[in-house]
Amino acid sequence: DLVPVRRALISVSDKTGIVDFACALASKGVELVSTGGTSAALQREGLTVRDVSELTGFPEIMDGRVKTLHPLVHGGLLGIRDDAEHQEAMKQHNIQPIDLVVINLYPFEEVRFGGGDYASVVENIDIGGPAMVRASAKNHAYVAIVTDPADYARILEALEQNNGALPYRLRQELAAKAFARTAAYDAAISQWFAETLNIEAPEWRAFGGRLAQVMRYGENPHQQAGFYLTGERRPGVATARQLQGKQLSYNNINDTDAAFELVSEFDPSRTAAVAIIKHANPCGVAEGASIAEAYRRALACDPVSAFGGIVALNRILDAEAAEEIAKIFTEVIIAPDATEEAQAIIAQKKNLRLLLTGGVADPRQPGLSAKTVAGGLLVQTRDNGVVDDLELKVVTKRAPTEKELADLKFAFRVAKHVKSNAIVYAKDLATVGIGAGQMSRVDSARIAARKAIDAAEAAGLAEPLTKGCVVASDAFFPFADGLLSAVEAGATAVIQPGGSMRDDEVIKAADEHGIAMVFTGMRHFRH
Ligand code: 93A
Repeated sequence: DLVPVRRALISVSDKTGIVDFACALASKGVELVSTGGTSAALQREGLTVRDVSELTGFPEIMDGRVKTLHPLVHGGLLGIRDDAEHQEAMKQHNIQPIDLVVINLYPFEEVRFGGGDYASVVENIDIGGPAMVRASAKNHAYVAIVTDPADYARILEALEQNNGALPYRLRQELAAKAFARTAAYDAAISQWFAETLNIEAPEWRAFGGRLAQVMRYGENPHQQAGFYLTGERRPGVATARQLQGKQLSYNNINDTDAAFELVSEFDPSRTAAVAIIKHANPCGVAEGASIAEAYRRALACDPVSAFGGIVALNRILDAEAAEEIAKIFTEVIIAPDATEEAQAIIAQKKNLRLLLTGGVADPRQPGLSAKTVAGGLLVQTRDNGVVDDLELKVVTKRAPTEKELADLKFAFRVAKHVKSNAIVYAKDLATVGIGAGQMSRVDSARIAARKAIDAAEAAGLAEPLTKGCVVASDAFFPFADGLLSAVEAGATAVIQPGGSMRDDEVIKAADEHGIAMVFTGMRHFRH
């Protein structure tokens, strides 16, 4: 079970922590073998290191393209230690066993995403590294393969505990990690080709992924989680620059994405808009003459839920808005940019994360979304339907007024980003009540109305903000009851996809109450 570590081969591009690790190994009597650059780095620190070229009796050639691809290396990695024939071959060819292999690969992903030119991206495709990683991982019965500097401490600890040897279970786990690494590495290479050649390979682009961050935990503390980048060029949470605050959590990333995708529905050249998100649902969205005004109006929709929320902006964060947002506990702000003054204000809130995206996302951009089910992966194209592109059909006797129409479009834009069943009440280009995620549409309508009453009470208003509002529904009303509930709350106009068997009944109910209703012909389920 335990394999004593006598000889280690070290070949790393990312030299983080390698000197300390190698020193510790040397102090345990481990012989160090290393490739050119790594060897030089270790020798500079006074360590005794044997060059691979000395071990193979063959120089590193072709700018290092061939340095470890040699039977004396691979024989030492792959030889079965208790197989008589293997042992005979090792003896005959003077192959020395290697027990510990420490490798990280040429930084292909960094060069690729760092905008390297074609030739340098290709040059950073590591061949010898993955070959050794795979050989060592295959032979984990005798060899330990370390591909992540984060594991150095764990290895030393295990060596300490086991008198200079490493246990089988650890070697197995390291092998699993090693193959995950080479698989992701090759996926990144094929993604780059697909993108460079404009080959339609969306499943690679979207789900190959490059591990960018290991989270402390997932949606709950007992779940593990990682954040994978697909390489898609889209302003948003994955590509944003984080200016301050601790690492984002799994839920933070999910909510921040929901927030920024929603606010990106509002063209910044037309209007300022702010969305506040809790548990991936908006609890307030508003347009405004300025970002600060839009924020105040978004906050007014549901100030209780906004506590600890995520705030997304479609325009630059300025000082006035920064002051406003900093007043209440907020987890994350995501914006295209921030003025220096605004950054200085936010800097005083050490825990508040500020993410800058460089622009808003294009809501019409095609792309994929995915969700796992037991034993499978559901993949669909992104919901990139935009209300401005739809032909709105007035189905009632009364047509909406110009003001109602603006509010209807606003509400439908928001409803697209609310979990189904979604009901959104809006007035003057601000949400006044949002009902999300209910199993019945009429419940969503009631909850939205209830929230509007609460907000009015909190603000000391005589009547709920839903009086004279409009309502959007993400899918058709199957019965008139949902619509009637909205009318009762004070809605005067309705936007919904239409298409129910009972559309006539719903239209009749609307006409009876003097309600204006438009059909979009497009549904926005979101689960
Ligand atoms: O160019 S390679 O594909 N050919 C090789 O034979 C080879 N052996 C190790 N790349 C190779 N490596 C890689 O070199 C390792 O994976 C590591 O990333 C890097 C370390 O080189 P140096 O020690 O010279 O900095």
